[in-house]
This record gives sequence, C-alpha cells and structure tokens, in this order.
Amino acid sequence: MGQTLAQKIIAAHLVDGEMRPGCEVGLRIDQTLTQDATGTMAYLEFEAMGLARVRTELSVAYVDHNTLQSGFMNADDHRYLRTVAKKIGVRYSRPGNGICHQVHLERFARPGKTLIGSDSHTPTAGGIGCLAIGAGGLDVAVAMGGGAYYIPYPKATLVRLSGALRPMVSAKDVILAVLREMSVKGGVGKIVEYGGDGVKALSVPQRATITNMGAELGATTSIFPSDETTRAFLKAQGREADYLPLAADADAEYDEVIEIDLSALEPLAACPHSPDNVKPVKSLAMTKVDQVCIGSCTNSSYTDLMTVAEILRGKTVCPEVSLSIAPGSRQVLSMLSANGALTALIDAGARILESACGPCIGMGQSPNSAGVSLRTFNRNFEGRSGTRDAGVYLVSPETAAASCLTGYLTDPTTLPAMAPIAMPEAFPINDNMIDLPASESEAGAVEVLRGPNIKPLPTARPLADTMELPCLLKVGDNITTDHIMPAGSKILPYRSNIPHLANYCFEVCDPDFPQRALEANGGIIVGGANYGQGSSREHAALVPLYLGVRAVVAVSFARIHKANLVNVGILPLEFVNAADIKKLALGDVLVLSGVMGALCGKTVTMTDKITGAAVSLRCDISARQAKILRAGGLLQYTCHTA
Ligand code: MIC
Ligand code: SF4
Repeated sequence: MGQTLAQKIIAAHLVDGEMRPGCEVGLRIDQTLTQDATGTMAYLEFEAMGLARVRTELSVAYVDHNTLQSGFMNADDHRYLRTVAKKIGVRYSRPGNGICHQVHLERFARPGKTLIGSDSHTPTAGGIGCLAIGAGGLDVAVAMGGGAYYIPYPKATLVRLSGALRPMVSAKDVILAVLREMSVKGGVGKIVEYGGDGVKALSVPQRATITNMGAELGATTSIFPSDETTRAFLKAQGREADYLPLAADADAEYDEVIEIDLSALEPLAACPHSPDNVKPVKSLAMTKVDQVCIGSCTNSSYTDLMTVAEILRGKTVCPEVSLSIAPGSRQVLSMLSANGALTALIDAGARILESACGPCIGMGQSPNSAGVSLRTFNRNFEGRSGTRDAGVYLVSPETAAASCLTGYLTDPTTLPAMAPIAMPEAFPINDNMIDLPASESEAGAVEVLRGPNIKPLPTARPLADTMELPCLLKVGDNITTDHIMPAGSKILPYRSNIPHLANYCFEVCDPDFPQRALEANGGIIVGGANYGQGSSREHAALVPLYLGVRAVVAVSFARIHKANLVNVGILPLEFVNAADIKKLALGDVLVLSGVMGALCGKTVTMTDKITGAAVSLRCDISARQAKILRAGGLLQYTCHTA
C-alpha cells in the first residue's frame, strides 16, 4: 500500500515508536520556531535543562505578539530573547520583522522538513510541504536540545480539491468550508492533507492560509504537496535550492476523504464565537459593521493585501467603520510601500499597524461595546478581542475590504470584476532584521540579560494513589485556552510571571476561580468535550498548576493542551461514560482511587463524597507520558534521563 505525504515525512524522521494507530511516535525535528509570548518560557526551560547550544538544523526566535511596550516588561523580554538566542545558537527575528508564521514561510520553511513551533498556527508552513506542528514550550525546548517530539500516530484525512476558485472567493473560504464540515474538534488526532486537481490552482500563500487555520479543526497539522508552484515560490524568495517535490502515492489510503469543488464555493464567514459557526456572507448581509481588521498569520500575504488595496483604491472607508491593517511581514509592507499600494490603503482611510499579531491577540484595536468586528484572522472566541460583548466574524480579505466600504457585511462577488493579483516573480530579499547567533566559540562571552518580570516556574506535587480533592470549577464543551488563560495587552506582558497571570485564570468563565483555588490548596477541574482547544500556550497548564490543580477530568481534550498538562505534571483524565459529567458539580469533594494504576492504562474510580456517585475515568496517555507524570513533569523527566 502506498503512503500519504505526511506518512512519508514521518517515516523519514521516525526515531521512536511504530507507525500504527494507537501508538505514540517520536520524530526528529529539523527546525523550531518560538514567538515572544511563549518563547521566554521555552528558553527559560531550555536553560533549566542545562543545555548550552541548540542541536536543530535551524531554530528561530520571533518577536511578534508582545509588541505594545507599555511598561518595561515586553522590552525586557525582547532583550532576554535577543541575548539568549545569540548565546544558544538561535536566529532572532526582531520586532517589526513580521509575524512568525508569515516570515518563516517566506524565509525558512522547507518541503519535507519537520518543524515544531511554540504556537498553534505553526502548520502554516504546511502550505509549502513542511510537516509543521504546534507544541507547548517545553516540547520545543526538548526539540531544540535534539530530543524527539512525540505525537499520537495520526489518522489521515484527505481533502480532495477540484475546480478553481471564482473571482473574489478565496483560500479563507476554502478553510471555512472545511471547518463547517468537520467542526472545531473534527480534526483531533488527524493530519489533514490536501490533494486533487484543485491544488495546482492555489498559490503557496493561499495554501498557507488553509493549513494555518487547520489549527482550528484541532488537527495535528495540515499539509499540501510540494509541486511546481512551490518551486516558483521558493525561487521568488531566492531559495530554489530548498525545493523538493513531494506528493502522496497514488494508492495511498486515507481514513476519511472530503470532497470540495472550489468552483462551487461562495464567500463565507465564521460567526461569533466559534470558527466553525460558518454561514454564507450573503445570508448575513444586514449585519452592520463597526470595525474591520485585516492581517494576522492567516491572511496578511502580499497578494492578500494587494487585493485589499485594489478594492479600496480611490474609495473611502465608511465613516462608521474603523479599518486597521497589519501586514504580515516587513517584506510585504516594504513591497506595498514600493509599489504605491500602501498609499492607496492610507488614502482610503486605513489605520496602518506594525507587522505583528496586533488585534488578533488583543494587542490593541479592541472593538466598541457590543461592536461587530470583521477580521481576516483565525479565532473569534468570546472576549479574545479585548471587548467581552463584541461579536467577531472571521472573513476573507475580499469580504473585509468590500464590507468596510459599505458598512455592512458584504459579499465581495457583488463588486465589479477585478483582475487577480499575480504572484511576484521575485520578492525583495532583505534579512537584515534577522540577527544571526554567536558562533560556538564566541557564545561564552554573550551575557544573557534578564528583567525583573521573570519569575520562577511552578513545580508539580507528586501524585498519590488516592487523592481527595474538591471540584474547583465545572465548565462545558469547547473550552479554549483563551478561557483558561486569557491574553490581551494587559495580561500578555506577564507571560514569564506565572503568579501574576494566575489572577486572570478563567476570568471569562468565573472570576472567583483563582482565589477559590488558592484557598483550597489543591483541586480538580471538570470540563466537557475538546477541553483546551485553541492555542499552544503552556501557560494554560502552568497557571492551573500554580493554583493547585492536580487533575483535569474532561469528556475529551485538545491535543496540544493535553500534552501540556502532562508536561507540567497535571493528570488528564477522561470519562469512560461521557454522560457521567452530569453527576459532578462545583464544590463536590471528589476521591480518586487507583491513580497509579491509571497511569498503566487501568480505570480509575472517582467517588463524589457529597452525592455518593461513582464515575469511571481513564488516563489515555503513552508509557512515556506516564513516566513524565511520575517524574513531576517533562523538565524533571528530561533532567533525570539526560
Ligand atoms: C494565539 O493565536 O492564540 C497565540 C497567541 O498565537 C497562541 C500562542 C500564545 O498564546 O502565545 C497560539 O496560537 O498558540
Ligand atoms: Fe499571532 Fe494571531 Fe497568528 Fe496567533 S493567530 S500567531 S496571535 S497572528
């Protein structure tokens, strides 16, 4: 039987485990990336492992999230990242150089390589045929040190594309159609591969938009074949030597196949508050818009922003709409500036932001109260924009541009026809904002500069076979890491200060949770299906650990968050019978018996001392993860086994 594209890359990088369902596989990692909001922690962890230099082919530290410098914290963290990167052998992409995923696609990602990044949208590089996976900071630290990265061996999904997109229908509409079909938990445990005749009609940035938002499916990653289009993109980036043709075998077998006829797609929008709440834009035409934000790692390429510039050229943004645009990289911004498109955007009334994540992570541009914000981004979780009662719609750049002119959600296929923007034959190459690391012989002289915002990491308490703990919180399905550990401009500067972050844990669901947890000095969180979906932030595990959480009992978990819980030493338990969640309530005193057996695959019983109810739970982890939990987390495990 032939292999899928992902299976070929996995086979070429397999260092541990077997490639069959139910097994955990360890992969050799060629490249890593970090961003600043998760990177400080990842490098502190790398240092705590006692390692001197990275052992990957390439590691890059980006600064793109915490760029609003209100107070010393972010600037201190940037300085720490710059100096630690220099010392340990990591390239440093300076603030202003762009969003990690866009810059990595332009300058570093390679077909056939493995990449892990401490950011859930690392699969963006799947657009170029790279096996790119989002991970927690600790996993990235281990990979930087040359250790394998482990994933449950994934199932294979094929999205077979046919036809070609109609004018004004875009790559964003493709992934929104996939989200409508599969839902935010439909991709858990799967790698989504794109194939079929329709692939050739999509450029690399369009493919990257699709693989980027595969994160919202919960998928391990998403990937496109590497073909002549890939070669042309790499050549235009001055990197033709990085080209490697790659495709699935013709007789490869997939666990699931989804057919999408690109020619039949129409503009779509993900309505508040979930990326899979997808409706046709034309069905939302009466929705009045207060704000439009264009950018993010999903939709901020040169062609995306040129399309927006052409739609806005010579027009004025509706007076009731605030339009902001953050180009994905300095390369994009400088091209728009050189060809005059930037002037068209400015003249139309756009507020130009620096090349960074910006509004996507609540770093400014929060909408007005109860405002409607159209965003070309990838997440519209409640409160993520910084305005709790705002409604965020995720749309394509074409829909965003059409709507900011009318003031209402507008189907861009109703606009006059426009020639599509051609991919440049050569991008201007200037890597002067990417600092090279010191050589091995010079590294000793580099001083790592740390600010007072860096606080010690919390450590796990040892697990006991029987544990009596209160239920500190009970939440429903699809809880995101933005619920568990919110971001935004006020909180993000404290990403290396866990005690401070703890004050905001579960703020959106229950503001009293942190105090209650600290007073209880130990407890359990009960959650529904797909608990921990969304970002890779390990803070969503480290902060509950600091607050005394010993176990999370859920109907099911999102992949990265479950790995993060294990990595910090929190027990992830799943209901054997999902309906049993109804038997538990906030404040119940829960007795877990047989915890040690659960680590070896046995069922654990949890008895509610108040109601007398007993529920069966299992701990669905690998033998390696059981050792990590016994050691008190991945840091301790790595230090003891190294
Ligand atoms: C996000 O989009 O939620 C983030 C901010 O990029 C996160 C990482 C983080 O929380 O720092 C992600 O997607 O992993
Ligand atoms: Fe940045 Fe938003 Fe992309 Fe996360 S999703 S990396 S915050 S642009």
